[in-house]
Amino acid sequence: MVSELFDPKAWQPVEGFDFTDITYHRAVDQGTVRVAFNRPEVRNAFRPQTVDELYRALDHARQTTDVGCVLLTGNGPSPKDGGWAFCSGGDQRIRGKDGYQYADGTPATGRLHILEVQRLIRFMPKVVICVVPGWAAGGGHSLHVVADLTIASAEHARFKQTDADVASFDGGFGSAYLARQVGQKFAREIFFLGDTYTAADAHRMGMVNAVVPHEELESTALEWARKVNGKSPTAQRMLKFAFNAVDDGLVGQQVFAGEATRLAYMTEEAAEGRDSFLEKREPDWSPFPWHY
Ligand code: S0N
Repeated sequence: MVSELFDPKAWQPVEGFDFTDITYHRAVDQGTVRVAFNRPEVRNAFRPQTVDELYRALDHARQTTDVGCVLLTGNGPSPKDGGWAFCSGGDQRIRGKDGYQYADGTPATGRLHILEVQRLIRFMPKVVICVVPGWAAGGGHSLHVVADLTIASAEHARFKQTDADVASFDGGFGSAYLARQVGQKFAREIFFLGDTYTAADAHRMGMVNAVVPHEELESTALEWARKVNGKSPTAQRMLKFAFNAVDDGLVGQQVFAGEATRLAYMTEEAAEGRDSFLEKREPDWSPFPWHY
């Protein structure tokens, strides 16, 4: 069983991967994938291998041109105690002096590569919906913050920023972008106090889009994904990057401009620029007005 909330009729495994720490499925009837942490016995904490697998699955989704929406969730419940989790952040059992250790003894690289996953979620031209069936804590909390949308289980979702409890701190999207969502006072409270918040609290603060009955969590997420996929891929992509740009500085401008260049390349004007060069002649811009 993948997860108690998983509907096997709605999904098929994505072929070609041999993941242990996550599961990766594609919806049978729409361009949506489901990527799920699969370590429920440790509240879906991530170790380096988990992060590697997550990155590969998300990057595969990014490059799959008939996929428009990614659901990021956690399988459960825990076989040990029945507890539910989206993700409880970095696996503290294998945290060394300079980062998290691989299970086979390969030393930690010293780099925080969960941040690469955050950037992939932020910059992939698809809508990423975080589906929270239980705890979102520490680095797991930050992943929900960076996702485009969050849907939470009314009964079991809990939000808690434990970073400062374990002497770790996400000074990027996890905190600064959180403040964009809930405001400075609530963001500082979430980090400085490290309290536990219910789905209803998180919705009131503005970091959760919808609170739904636990049993309906994944079906609601699929419904939302269907709506996302029912709209223009170009419009959705441009909107995501427009929302990002204001907070992403020159990189935000670069990403947005890259999409604008892609659109411009599709015009006859761009073809004229290319062709005139290849044909070693002056370009003829006369058919192309200076629009107002
Ligand atoms: C999630 C919590 C609140 C759930 O509490 P609950 O329901 O009482 O369950 P527990 O009994 O505590 O847990 C059940 C079993 O799961 C194990 N477990 C839970 N979380 C982890 C974890 N993160 N690592 C390892 N094991 C975990 C428990 O030990 C227990 O196991 P057993 O049954 O064997 O006793 C609660 O569990 C909790 O507070 N968890 C820890 C949350 C936490 O502090 N996470 C780390 C926070 N930091 C990061 O995530 C940093 C991430 C990162 O890489 C990063 C990102 C950005 C910038 C920097 C960094 C960086 O590298 O530091």
